[in-house]
Amino acid sequence: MAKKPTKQDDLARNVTPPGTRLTDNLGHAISDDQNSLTAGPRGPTLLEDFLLREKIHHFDHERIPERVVHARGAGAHGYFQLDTSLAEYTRAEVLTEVGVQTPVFARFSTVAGSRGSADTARDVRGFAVRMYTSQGNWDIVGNNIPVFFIQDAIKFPDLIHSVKPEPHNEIPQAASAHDTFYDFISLTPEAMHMLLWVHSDRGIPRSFSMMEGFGVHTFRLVNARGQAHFVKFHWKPALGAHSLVWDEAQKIAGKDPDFHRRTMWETIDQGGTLEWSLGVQVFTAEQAARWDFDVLDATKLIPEDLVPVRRVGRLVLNRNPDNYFSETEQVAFMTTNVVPGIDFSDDPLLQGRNFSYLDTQLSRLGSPNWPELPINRPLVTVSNNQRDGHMRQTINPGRVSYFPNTLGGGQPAGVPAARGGFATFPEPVGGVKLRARPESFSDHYGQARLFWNSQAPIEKEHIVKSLQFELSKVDTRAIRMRMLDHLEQIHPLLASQVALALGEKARASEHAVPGGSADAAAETRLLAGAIARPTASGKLLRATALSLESGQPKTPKGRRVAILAADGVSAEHVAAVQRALKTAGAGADVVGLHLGELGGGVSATKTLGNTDAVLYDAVLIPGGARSAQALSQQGDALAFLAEAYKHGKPVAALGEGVEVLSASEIGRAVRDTPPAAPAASAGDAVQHLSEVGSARRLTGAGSTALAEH
Ligand code: HDD
Repeated sequence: MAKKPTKQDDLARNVTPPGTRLTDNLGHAISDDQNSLTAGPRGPTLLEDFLLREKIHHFDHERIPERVVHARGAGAHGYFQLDTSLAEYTRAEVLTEVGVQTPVFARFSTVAGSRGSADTARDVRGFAVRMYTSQGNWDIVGNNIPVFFIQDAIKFPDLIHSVKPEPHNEIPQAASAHDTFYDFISLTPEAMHMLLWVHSDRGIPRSFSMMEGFGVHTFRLVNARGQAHFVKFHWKPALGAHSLVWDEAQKIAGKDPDFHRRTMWETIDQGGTLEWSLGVQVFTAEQAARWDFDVLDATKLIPEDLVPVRRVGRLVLNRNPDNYFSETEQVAFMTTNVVPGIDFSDDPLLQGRNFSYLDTQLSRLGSPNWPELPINRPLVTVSNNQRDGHMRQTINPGRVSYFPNTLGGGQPAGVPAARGGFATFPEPVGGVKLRARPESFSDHYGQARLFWNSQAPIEKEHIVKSLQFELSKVDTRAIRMRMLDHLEQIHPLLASQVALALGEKARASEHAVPGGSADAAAETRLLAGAIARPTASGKLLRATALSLESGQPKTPKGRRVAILAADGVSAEHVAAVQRALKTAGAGADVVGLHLGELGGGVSATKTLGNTDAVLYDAVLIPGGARSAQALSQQGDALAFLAEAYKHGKPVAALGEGVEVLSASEIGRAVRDTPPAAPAASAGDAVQHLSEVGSARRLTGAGSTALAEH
């Protein structure tokens, strides 16, 4: 069987290895591109200097407009492999050919910030996956949140104008905590469901590989017999979905604004992979008609309790791009990139997106020939009568560029659906022309309440604190009050908790628990009452899979540990810990007082001065009397431990390392309550890492293991 073309081979056609001979852009060998051509050594530069002009001309035009949304992102190559055929539902080869590896390029992004903003801003994350299938490109241009702020694409410019930095002073960058956003949101009740997701721990993921992805819209699958089913697409991360805590996210934005892209880059660079399962929720129009929400409304999800997610294949990212601009920046995802067997629904948000993604590429990439760019061109042959335009790369021979024709042998001719051509699903439609929202889109609070009800107490606390943070930064009191009214509609307890930080009384303020999380008794009362009526939620009061606290895989894999060490550290301990971490799939840095040799062959790769506790998931202090003593007297080392502890991270020590813990704030905190089960070895200490949950506490006791080696 002929080898399937890979995207890597295809991209390689355009990869130019660095030459040894300096040339200009047209291949002329050049003797000197460091000195302009001047009249005498101190004289004026001559117009004749074509080299100066070429070099500066190219530089002057190096920038293209950043994406109007999702400007900051990072991408990687890989493949998708199907395990279970969906032939019953679709004729798309990528979803029916089991075992075939389809090349993939994926890009993850934040939405609001500009290209140079920080990775860990509280925001939705873009999750765009391009599959270079045997039938052309298929893009799932999704997010890490399964619902959207608005129901109709015509509101998208308003939404984005409100969240972007305010136009008079271009403040704030990459943040929704400002008046214009909440002015718009407080007048847009349909946004409440997604707003809660953004304020939950989902808004600050730990890494790209620890986020779920969602196609958001209802799409259609059409099988070889022409029968249609509805479908929602999901990406389920192999490492489980996990998050940062807000204080940590803000600090990382300063300490390492590239935190997420660096983690992905380094994982792949060191031979690792990022992996997800492709999940589908397939359902019929008849099923959809029975639910109390509309599957064409992108502010609603389909609870997995109603339609379980079937995992049908695996996405693996395993190769970094060769060039950020040519690949990650120039990739042009489009919701309209579908293949025969996959079709759209009438979701008005999706219908609008289908216009926007094509349109935006022209202003971003500058020419209608952008599909010829290496990262965008499909692996199948492109053949049509479209010609010319700026920067045309393809050379079309012959004199025929029209259809019908006889001079070109009647080619290229349309391919009937029966032989693999794309044909739109012939859904019967009708009705009067109007601008109106359907009645079935009108419940804006039911699923927001379902989401709130489904969160664990610590997750609710995080949502409350996040809303307190953002709304307290809104200057206009009337906007804050409108927001409290909406929160009240979702759940009185939520409103009253948020109101506390705003110095306001929400209507149900009698339920408020000062400074605390949800009060169980009050919550039970409220859940039982009319407030908890299960509207737009498939009659569910709670739904599984909405909380990150339940059902997510927990593993040390993909985590990063700081091994705090100074001169004289126990090399044996360091080696044992490094071995155990490697076996567990976790990364480690030896963080010293200085770089390089610490004795016994241990080498520090980071210093207390150039890294920070917020960049790690756990801290481990090996033994070694001299090292422990030096660290115990180092304010930076003690602050490092205190910070990790504050963020609820596992902190473990071996041998004399325990002395450092005792000297730190942790020592004081745990003096009276020693850990229930001290770790017995490096392996146990590492095992302790899997305790890192997604909903760590911001304050209060972190988790500590004291280990004797
Ligand atoms: Fe969008 C980019 C995801 C609604 C218009 N969008 C963009 C990207 C992602 C999403 C992941 C970045 C792709 C990349 O990495 O290059 N967008 C979504 C999701 C939505 C959504 C999941 C709702 C379910 N978007 C949406 C609407 C519109 C747009 C309603 C316009 C009517 N989106 C765009 C855009 C962008 C874009 C302006 C900017 C750059 C680009 O397309 O290529 O066209």
